Amino acid sequence: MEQALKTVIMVGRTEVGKTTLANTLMYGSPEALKTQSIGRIGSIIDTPGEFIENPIYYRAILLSAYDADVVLFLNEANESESIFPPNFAASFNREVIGVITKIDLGGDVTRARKNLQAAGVSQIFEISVHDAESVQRLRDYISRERPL
Ligand SMILES: Nc1nc2c(ncn2[C@@H]2O[C@H](COP(=O)(O)OP(=O)(O)OP(=O)(O)O)[C@@H](O)[C@H]2O)c(=O)[nH]1
Ligand SMILES: [Mg+2]
Repeated sequence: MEQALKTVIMVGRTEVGKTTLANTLMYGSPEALKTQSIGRIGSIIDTPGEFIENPIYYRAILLSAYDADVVLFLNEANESESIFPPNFAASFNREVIGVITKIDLGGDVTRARKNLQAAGVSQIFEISVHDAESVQRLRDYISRERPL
C-alpha cells in the first residue's frame, strides 16, 4: 500500500468496522483489536465507537477532526437505526463522506444509504474488506493525488 492518503478520521458505532477498514486501507490487512481510545493508524485517526454512541464525547470527535482532511461516517449494511444525529456532518468544517460497511453480510444498503444521507454526507462508498476493489475505490478517493 504505497499510496499516500489524506488524513482521515473514522466515526461510527462500536463494531461497525472502523479499525478493520483503517488497517485495510493503510496496510492491506483486516486485523483489528477493540479500540480503547482515539489513536492513529498511519494517516487515519481511529475513534472508539463509544465516542459517537455517547453525546458527551461528541466534542472529542469534533476536536480530533481538526487534524483531519476528510471525515468518514460508517454505517453497517444491516444496521437499521442511524447512530448519527440529523445533519451531524454540518458540525465538521470538513468534507464528510459515508461508508456502508460489511456489504458481504447482506443487509439493506438502501436503508444504510438513507441513514448516511440524513447525517448529511456528500458521497457514499459501499465496502466489504473482503472485496479489494471496493476498498480501492475509497483509497483512490482519499489519496493525496486528488486535490482537496
Ligand atoms: N464480514 C465482514 N466483517 C467485517 C468487515 N469489516 C469489519 N468486520 C468485522 O467486524 C468486527 C468489528 O470490527 P472493528 O473494526 O473492530 O470495529 P470498530 O468499529 O473498530 O469497533 P470499536 O473499536 O469497538 O469502535 C470484526 O469482527 C471485524 O472482523 C467486513 O467488511 N465484512
Ligand atoms: Mg475500533
